[in-house]
Amino acid sequence: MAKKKKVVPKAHAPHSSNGRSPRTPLSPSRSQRTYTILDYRLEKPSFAIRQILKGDEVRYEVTGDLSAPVPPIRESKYLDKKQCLEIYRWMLLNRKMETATENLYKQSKVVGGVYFGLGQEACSCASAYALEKDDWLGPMIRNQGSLLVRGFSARDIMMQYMAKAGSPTKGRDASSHFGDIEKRNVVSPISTLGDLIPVLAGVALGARLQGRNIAAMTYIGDGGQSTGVTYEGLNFAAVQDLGLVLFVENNLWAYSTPADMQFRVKDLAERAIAYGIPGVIVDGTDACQVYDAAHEACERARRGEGPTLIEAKMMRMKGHAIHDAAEYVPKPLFEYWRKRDCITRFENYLVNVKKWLSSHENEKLIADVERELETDRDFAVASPMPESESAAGGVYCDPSCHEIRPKYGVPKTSIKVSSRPKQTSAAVHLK
Ligand SMILES: Cc1ncc(C[n+]2csc(CCOP(=O)(O)OP(=O)(O)O)c2C)c(N)n1
Ligand SMILES: [Mg+2]
Repeated sequence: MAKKKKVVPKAHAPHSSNGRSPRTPLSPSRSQRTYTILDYRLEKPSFAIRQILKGDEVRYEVTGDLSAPVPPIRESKYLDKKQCLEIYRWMLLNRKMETATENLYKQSKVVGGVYFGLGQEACSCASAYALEKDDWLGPMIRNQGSLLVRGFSARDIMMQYMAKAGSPTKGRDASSHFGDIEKRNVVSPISTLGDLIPVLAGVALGARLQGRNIAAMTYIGDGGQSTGVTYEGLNFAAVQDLGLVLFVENNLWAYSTPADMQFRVKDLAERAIAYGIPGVIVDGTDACQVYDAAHEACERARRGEGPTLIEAKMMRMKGHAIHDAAEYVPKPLFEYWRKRDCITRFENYLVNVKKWLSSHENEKLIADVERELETDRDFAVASPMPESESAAGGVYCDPSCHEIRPKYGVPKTSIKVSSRPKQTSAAVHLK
């Protein structure tokens, strides 16, 4: 059983993981309520990032314990050997594909910018791995690993970045904005931060109207969660018991704004309390923790019990995008998180702790992923750019390319309005 962390409006809150004490201490009273946030972590980092202003110069400084030993991987309650090896393979492919894309960018073969999920591969891959065929995914820019798990190939993604005719958007968009609502149940990323949340809540509502409860997973960053639409979407999912699984990817930075200047709560999972839904904290660099929390949230979603907010704590190991050298990030912070690299730790777990892979098998697996990647990269590079006459075609699909019809069943015509006291006629509650 994972340890449960009690969240109380504290009179004497300890130093937060973002290094803060509450601004206004509250006096303890006998009527205090307690709330529970499940915390799967085996390590609770304790440091703060402070802004230092010297004249016109702005820089950030990190204080706290950066010398703590690297924690072990937490044993999964659900994953077996085969599944762990599959997740490990996706993580390797995710990283190698991004390195290859970075090189393509440096060779001027990419149209536009490139965004990376370096250090976040466990979060992307292990979360999407918990989805079943009928579930839905709404990835953000750091979640290229989720796209791989959901059935896009490295070839698709690299062709998309190079705006090739054979890319998912046929060269009509050159960034992460692509999905597949027909076969893979993937909603295209929406750049406006938070907007995927109500969309995925709507997908879950649509499935419910067709008689099915599904899991609809999406992601938001530590910066993006500050938006109003995050509140609106998650609150709607909460009151309607929709199967939204929201990963809050707390990677400590939003562009150059550190998490310490973004929110006042100790942990973003605490936000769940205000929505009246379960909140969970995981170490986002531990694939087993990410999977277990995602699996439990998806199961809850499929039982029709409503949304879950999962805060995954990790670090954005590159700048915001390829144009950003992340000079503003204090170097010791990179060193701290580099030691916690999600792939190195999972590799050590599989090879040395579980002994599920011999060194030789590991080398073979890595070589195999590299081979797959190189084949895909060469194909993508050699494939043609679109013909200019095709520019006016649809970006996501053409009007006649597929019929849009209900996926799960005929929508119910008679609806039962829940007898919950606060609901109005607009709050349709189908179970
Ligand atoms: C509503 C909105 N405001 C601002 C932006 C510009 N913007 C794009 S990414 C970004 C930072 C996002 O940080 P975070 O949510 O922490 O995600 P991360 O990049 O760390 O994964 C900002 C401010 C936007 N796309 N949408
Ligand atoms: Mg962030």
